[in-house]
Amino acid sequence: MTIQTVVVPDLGGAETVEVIELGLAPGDNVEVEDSLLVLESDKATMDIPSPATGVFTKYLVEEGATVSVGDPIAEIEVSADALEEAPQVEAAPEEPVIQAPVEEAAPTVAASASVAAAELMIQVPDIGSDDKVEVIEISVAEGDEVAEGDTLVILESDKATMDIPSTHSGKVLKIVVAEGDKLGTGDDVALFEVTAATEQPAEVATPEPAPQATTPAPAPVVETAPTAPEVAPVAAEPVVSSSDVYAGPAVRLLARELGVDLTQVAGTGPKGRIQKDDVSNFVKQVMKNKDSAPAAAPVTGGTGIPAIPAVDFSQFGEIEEVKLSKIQKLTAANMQRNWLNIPHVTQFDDADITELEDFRKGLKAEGEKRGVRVTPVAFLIKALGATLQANPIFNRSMGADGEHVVQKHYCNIGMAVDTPRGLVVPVIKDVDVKGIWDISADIMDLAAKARDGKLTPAEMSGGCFTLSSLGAIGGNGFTPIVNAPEVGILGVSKSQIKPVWNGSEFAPRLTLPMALSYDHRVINGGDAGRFMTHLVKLLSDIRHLAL
Ligand code: CAO
Repeated sequence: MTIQTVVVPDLGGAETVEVIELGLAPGDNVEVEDSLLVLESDKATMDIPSPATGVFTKYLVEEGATVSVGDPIAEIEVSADALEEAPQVEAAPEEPVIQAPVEEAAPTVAASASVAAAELMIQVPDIGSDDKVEVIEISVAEGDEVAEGDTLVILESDKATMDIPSTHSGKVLKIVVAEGDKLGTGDDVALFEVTAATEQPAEVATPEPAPQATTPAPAPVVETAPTAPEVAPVAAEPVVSSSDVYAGPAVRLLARELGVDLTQVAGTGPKGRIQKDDVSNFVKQVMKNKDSAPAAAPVTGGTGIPAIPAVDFSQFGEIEEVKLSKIQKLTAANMQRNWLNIPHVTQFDDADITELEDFRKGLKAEGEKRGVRVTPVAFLIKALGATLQANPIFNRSMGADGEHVVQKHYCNIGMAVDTPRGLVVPVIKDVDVKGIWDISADIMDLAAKARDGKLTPAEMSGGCFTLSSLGAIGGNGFTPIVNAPEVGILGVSKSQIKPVWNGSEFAPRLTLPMALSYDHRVINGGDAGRFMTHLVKLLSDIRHLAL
């Protein structure tokens, strides 16, 4: 075994570069050309490949260090066999894999073109190799208006990926290549109708470095092969390929092997560069989602959250597809939006509603006369209105610009109603000025309309806070999702007789379990504690409602 020191190779012009990624751990096996680490100048990103097969032992630099040509950067332990097979291990890896987004012309790779009147055939520039390279993507379509520098096609060998940019602005008349074709220097790519003033005489690609053009032609964005270290790293945006992803060749290769679409992967490296770990974590997440959530989720909201893969359930048994109602689809979208946008906290407490229930039952006879049924929900809504008045922070909404909140001075409470078509939330208006009879009448009216599908948009608008009561259905508790743009929601479960210590003995008391979810961007835990304590006090002794 021999310890081989890897040094910074020829950087294609850059004097110093930064170490941006150290991806290996001591003891990792490496093959020839596996990426050892990643260097980045202001113009290019380079994977430094292993010069031999062996075992990585250590880095001689830290992430963020600045290094220059010849600096030792890593050590690998190489077997004698490997040394025989790869005598070049003594040398520095001369052939950095360069991922080079483009900013300015690079004469050695400047795309060339032959002009016929206003038509112009764009050709593959000098790619630094005699090999033919596969077209993996065609980035434009016939008829497209293309600006100078826009990517036309992407070529990929086993060692490099190259964006071939347009040398001119104009319209794509004909694409003369197809995905899978193999192209080399000078091969035709696309026929253009040139519109730009940058048109220049034909300059057919030659294997020699092209002279500096008067109007610099954009160079291909190149993740160069090790065989072309002289390719000038030309760069600007940290964006490379077809899919506007910023990733080095090794990462792209890994993604292709795993069938990962890099556009779906969030990069955690500098400037958002996608690293190998990002690809692995993406795969793990997809697998986890597949295991835990078999249903497809069509709405992912552009948050970068990986989509839940679709599953063919028929492979496990008989199935049928049931159409979602409009309300169910809207609810699904709203719930997901609210869940993803709002940092939720849920706080729990019980209210002693023994006396409240005694009082409510005492109203039954009068209720029958009035044609009104009074349920616990009416008291909850009345108490919530009063609690909202006493804790106005819960009667706010986050301003759309994130710079302000809106304080509301009206007091409307939304009430979740379970209907065969789905969940709807009619709003009981001005509960602060209504009594229990009026609120009960509103509940009956709106709940009936909700179940009959007769609510008007106005009857479902203007809520300040929502009540979701599952008391008639059952359960000890649940964590409701805030109904944005409101900032709070109360979830109420089934009341139960519980033994409560009254100072001298346990007494049977009817207790109501409640859960308060709130938007932690607007509400703090202290605010929520005060809100809940106030509400519990009102429900436990409804005489306070009259104060
Ligand atoms: N504990 C014990 N019993 C309760 C109770 C509670 N917390 N809340 C209500 N009850 C009782 C009522 O007293 C009534 O019994 P009585 O007739 O003997 O008095 C019975 O349950 C039925 O009440 P109700 O549901 O008909 O009327 P309501 O005013 O309590 O509720 C409404 C109205 C619209 C809130 C309710 O019908 C409803 O749809 N709830 C579901 C809300 C929901 O789905 N939330 C989840 C949203 S998130 O998915």
